[in-house]
Amino acid sequence: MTGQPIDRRKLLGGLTLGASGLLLTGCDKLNANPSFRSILTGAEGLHRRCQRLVAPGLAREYAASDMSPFFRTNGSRMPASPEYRALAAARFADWKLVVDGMVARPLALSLHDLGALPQRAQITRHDCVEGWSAIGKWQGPQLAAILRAAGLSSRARYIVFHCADVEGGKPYYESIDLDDAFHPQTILAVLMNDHALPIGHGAPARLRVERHLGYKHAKFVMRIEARDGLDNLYGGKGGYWEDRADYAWYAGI
Ligand SMILES: Nc1nc2c(c(=O)[nH]1)N[C@H]1C(S)=C(S)[C@@H](COP(=O)(O)O)O[C@H]1N2
Ligand SMILES: [Mo]
Repeated sequence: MTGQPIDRRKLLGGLTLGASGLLLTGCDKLNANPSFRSILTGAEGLHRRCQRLVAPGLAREYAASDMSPFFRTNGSRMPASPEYRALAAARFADWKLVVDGMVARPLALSLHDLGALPQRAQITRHDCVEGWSAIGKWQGPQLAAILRAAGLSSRARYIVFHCADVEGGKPYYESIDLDDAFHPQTILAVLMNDHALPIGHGAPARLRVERHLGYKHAKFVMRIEARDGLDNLYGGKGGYWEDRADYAWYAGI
């Protein structure tokens, strides 16, 4: 994301504001209700509540004929650590996805384990905040199935994705709330366009959280951690770009 013209981001910010402006009209009535208003914390909370009230459903899915002939890679394209390189050299045969934190049964899942869970395939449009989009097909288990297998604690409120890549000394990470974690289109993709996920796109597994902007879709996921808060985790804002450049934590589209 580095080196992209800032103007585009500003432009997109403007468009997003425009969109939430429209949603605001729909939420005006609710907003007049004091108990509803009290659950809104600033513009981001408003965005989150309004998106879920006005458009709580599925992100659009496309036909195979809509798939982009070229899907660019963005951000990290190859984690630098010797550990990741060794895993990649063995085609991730030794990789284990750790699932821990506020769960009754911490797990370590191989690619084979993930492939043995019921699969969901979806053809969706990826929208990067920098202003490009591409349509691709993603397949993998629903995050909900993984969290159920691990016995998610009733105290957990966020799911954090810890990634293999480190940029400027900071590991990439992202987080989502339980609404998004249990959304049917939230999957841990191990296939892209019917092939093993390429390294540039986040091998061996990457998050797809289809109602959100691109930076929420954590690549190179090594560990999934259930937490009751996002304080005391890196910069405390719930994600790499949230900490580094104040990107919105709730990046709903
Ligand atoms: N671990 C990790 N995940 C990441 C990134 C990254 O740099 N590291 N970049 C994000 C951004 S900004 C985008 S747009 C998408 C790009 O996904 P792609 O490379 O498959 O196009 O990955 C997201 N997930
Ligand atoms: Mo992005």
